[in-house]
Amino acid sequence: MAEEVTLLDFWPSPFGMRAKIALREKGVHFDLREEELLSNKSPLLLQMNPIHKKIPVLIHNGKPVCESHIIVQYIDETWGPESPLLPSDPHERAHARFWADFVDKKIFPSGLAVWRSTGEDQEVAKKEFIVGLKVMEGELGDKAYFGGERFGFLDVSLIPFYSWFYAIETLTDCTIGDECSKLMGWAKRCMQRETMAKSLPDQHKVYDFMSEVRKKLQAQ
Ligand SMILES: N[C@@H](CCC(=O)N[C@@H](CS)C(=O)NCC(=O)O)C(=O)O
Repeated sequence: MAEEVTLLDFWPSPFGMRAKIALREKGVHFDLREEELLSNKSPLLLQMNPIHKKIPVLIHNGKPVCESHIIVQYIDETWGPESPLLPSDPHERAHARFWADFVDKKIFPSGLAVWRSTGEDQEVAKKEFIVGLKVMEGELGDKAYFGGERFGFLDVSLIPFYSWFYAIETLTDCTIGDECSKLMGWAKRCMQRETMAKSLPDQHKVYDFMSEVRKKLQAQ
């Protein structure tokens, strides 16, 4: 029986990008369904993720998997054992998961705070965001990718935020590139992969989207 793989997505979402990258790294063919998240969530999304009602949702042969890091791990366990994303050593696996959790708990919220805030609050948020990115840079060290020579789980976790950097820098005068040159080198290395070009949206398109939403938020 042919496998049915569907991804419920919303194009600017870094969480959705994680799932797309992982599927493409594993060479899995999938049907991509774009949700109208801001106006009209589909009945399929509400049925498949009734708890959080959020994308991404991976639907594999009718069964849903929710939460982007869980989705990436599911993809890793289900397809392409010859090109694993997570390391085989349990301690190294735990280490990669710890840092992916750090991305969700520190990098994403502080990036969001920079984008949403203004004035003094924004200056504080920028400092926190850069501190978080520098911590990630420390973890990268002199390695090509977070896991070493191979592109892996933590790269999948963090690289989607790169597509937001131009928008954050341009909208808020935050100098990510100057402050975190090593991380930029890593991001450019990741971006040379074909799976990235297909999964990360154009930075200018993200800028237009984030700029529109920001205007609406500020008008409220
Ligand atoms: N922790 C979740 C976060 C997913 C998430 O926040 N998705 C957003 C899009 S970026 C969403 O669906 N938002 C809709 C809503 O909050 O109603 C994950 O890793 O998948």
